Amino acid sequence: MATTSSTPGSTIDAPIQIETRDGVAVVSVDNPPVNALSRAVRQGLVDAFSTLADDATIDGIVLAATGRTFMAGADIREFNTQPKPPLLPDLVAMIEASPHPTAAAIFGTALGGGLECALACRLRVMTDDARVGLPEVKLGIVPGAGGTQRALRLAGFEATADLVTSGRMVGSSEALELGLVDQVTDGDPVDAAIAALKGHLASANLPESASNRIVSAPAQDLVARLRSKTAAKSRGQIAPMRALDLLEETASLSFEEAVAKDRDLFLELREGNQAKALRHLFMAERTAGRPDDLANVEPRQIKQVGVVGGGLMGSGIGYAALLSGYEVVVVEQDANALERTRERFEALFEGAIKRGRLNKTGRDRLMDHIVLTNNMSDLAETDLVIEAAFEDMDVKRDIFKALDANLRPEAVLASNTSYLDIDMIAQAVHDPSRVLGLHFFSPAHVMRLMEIVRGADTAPDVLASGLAVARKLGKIPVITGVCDGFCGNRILKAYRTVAEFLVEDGASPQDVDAAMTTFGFPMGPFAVQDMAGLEIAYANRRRQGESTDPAERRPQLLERLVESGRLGQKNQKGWYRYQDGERGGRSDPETDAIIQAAAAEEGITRTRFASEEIERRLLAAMVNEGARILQEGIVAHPSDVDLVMVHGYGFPRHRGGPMFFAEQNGFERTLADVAVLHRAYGKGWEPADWLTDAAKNST
Ligand code: 3H9
Repeated sequence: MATTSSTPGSTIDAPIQIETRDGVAVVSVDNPPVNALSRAVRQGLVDAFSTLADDATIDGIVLAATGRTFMAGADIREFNTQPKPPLLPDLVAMIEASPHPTAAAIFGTALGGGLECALACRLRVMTDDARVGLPEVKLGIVPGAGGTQRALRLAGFEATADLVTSGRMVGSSEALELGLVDQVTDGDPVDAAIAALKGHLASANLPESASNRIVSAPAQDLVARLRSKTAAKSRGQIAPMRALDLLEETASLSFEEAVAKDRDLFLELREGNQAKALRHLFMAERTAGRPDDLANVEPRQIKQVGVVGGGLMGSGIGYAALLSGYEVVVVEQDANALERTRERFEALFEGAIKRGRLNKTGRDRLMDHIVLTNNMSDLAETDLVIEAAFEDMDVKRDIFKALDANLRPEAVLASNTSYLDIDMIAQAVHDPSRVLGLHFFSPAHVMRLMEIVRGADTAPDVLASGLAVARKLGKIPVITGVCDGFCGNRILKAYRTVAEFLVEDGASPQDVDAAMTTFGFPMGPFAVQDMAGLEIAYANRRRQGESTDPAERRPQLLERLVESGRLGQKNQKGWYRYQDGERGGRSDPETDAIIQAAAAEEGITRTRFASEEIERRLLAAMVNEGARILQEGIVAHPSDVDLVMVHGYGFPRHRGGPMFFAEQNGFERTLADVAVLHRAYGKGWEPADWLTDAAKNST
């Protein structure tokens, strides 16, 4: 480690500090939480570099940051307005043109504009646990301050195309291998950067600026391969493909010409609908689950988590809790069920080991923190229990009675129910204020969405505890009120109902699925239902059927399929027919016959539907139900509906979620589409007041 001497720090502008260490000026950005390059930071850095340009007493400049991370990029909050000078490209050019040799001292994450600043330095040193990346594509844009072109000259075409089109972050060993950084340190990054700078100066071998390096045009077959990979992955998101086209086009241009083209594309994309949608979600994800009324509420301390039910869901929940550092107790009914739970955990561990996420020592360590048991009394010390048993009110109420008898009175009791009334479940215990819903999505250790269901009696600190647990598990929490299906499954029901009506009325399941995958969903509603198993939806429908108004049109087809033994992928026939070794399903004349018979019995004259009509009706169904959920106060913000649908149901991220999409396209348009649903399907499809008001207010 280098020996350093410090001069007292001086401050040019609030978010920037300069100190001199061992003859090197250290310019540090200090703009919590993530040192985003806001206008004040850009101005401060410009001032610092111009002041230091004339300083003959220093040997070089280290670009650094304070707090938890190096600069994590441009300030996303500024993207909705015209950026004010100094602009990031000008700052980056200034860093590169510095008369003093420069080095970046990276720790935490150097992302987007942050990495662009680092790439403009002559040297880059990063800590071994830091990560770097150009994640702009995740915000629907491309790097706008020369990052692509500098990366291209340091790491080559294929690696840069991968970084820019995927937006993924890379760790220190990969960054070093790719040539994005020059040195990795396990010590203090500033000390290491100063030492590296001085070492290179002493041996007169300071690397050339990235922009001066030669770039060679990519081979055509490489471009073709990357093109098909990118197209398959981006599912309608435009930025990755545009980034690849740009890279190909600019690889044969001068650095200046290439950077100008990058900038043009950045500016064009930044104003586009997809970038706006992705920014909306970025912010919504970070503000979700922070209601004002809980601002000063302390959550209860949760260290040990119990799970009742070790099925697919319960094991996934227990596994997620284990990975996040909780002590876990899983209770199953009998020895056989417990054995199956043990096998599920083993499979989860094996999967993680196979994917390189866990090693055997790590697994053994985790296993020390889990107890699998048949005894409810083993939950006595748990601080939170999540019931993940069969979806049956009586079963759940019995479990909650047993929990009431076995746990400390301050322990939080949660149900993972996806439909049932939390308030009725809560009535089974003496103190319903300790009960809430924690609705995980399957697989529970993978899916990020969690609906946090606030019952009529849920105490504020119980709700706060649910939110704290969700955050610790790395989930996106959305608070919902009590209703059948909460936010997500309620919208799913409306979506699936219209999908089935469309098929009864003349579309094929393929027509509907194709329309939605074209819109950007990874799978259409029928392919999803086949995958999940038709009998689950069937059981739900039967349960809900009792309360459905007989004057409303009810979908018929699911029942008919299940009653003729079609259960989906599990028995190779559902909406589609499946064959061993084939990924997707094929259309099946048997399904067609069932559909046609049902339509004939109902007296329906079937007609074809254009893809756009299918898309509009299905979106209208989702938005109208989302609007009802908002007007009933089940969720607080339209962005809550968006997060639920994007993170739980495959709604394409680059569309921003149903409510954002509807707003972007004009609520009046959706209102008109809902009127079409109402005319076509009758009672129950009236436009929600919330939507009518939103349409009125937006004109
Ligand atoms: C870019 O750089 C474009 C350039 O090429 C060209 C321009 C010309 N801006 O995620 P967290 C806030 S595009 C403003 O919960 P973590 C965030 O809202 C940018 N704010 O923490 C939250 O605020 P609050 C390219 C930002 O530890 C707080 O920081 N860069 C920004 O889980 C903590 O965030 C990116 O896309 C930002 N750029 O993860 C990086 N970033 O506390 C985006 C964060 O008030 N950021 N905030 O709720 C990330 O990926 C993660 O935040 C990071 C930390 C990995 C850094």
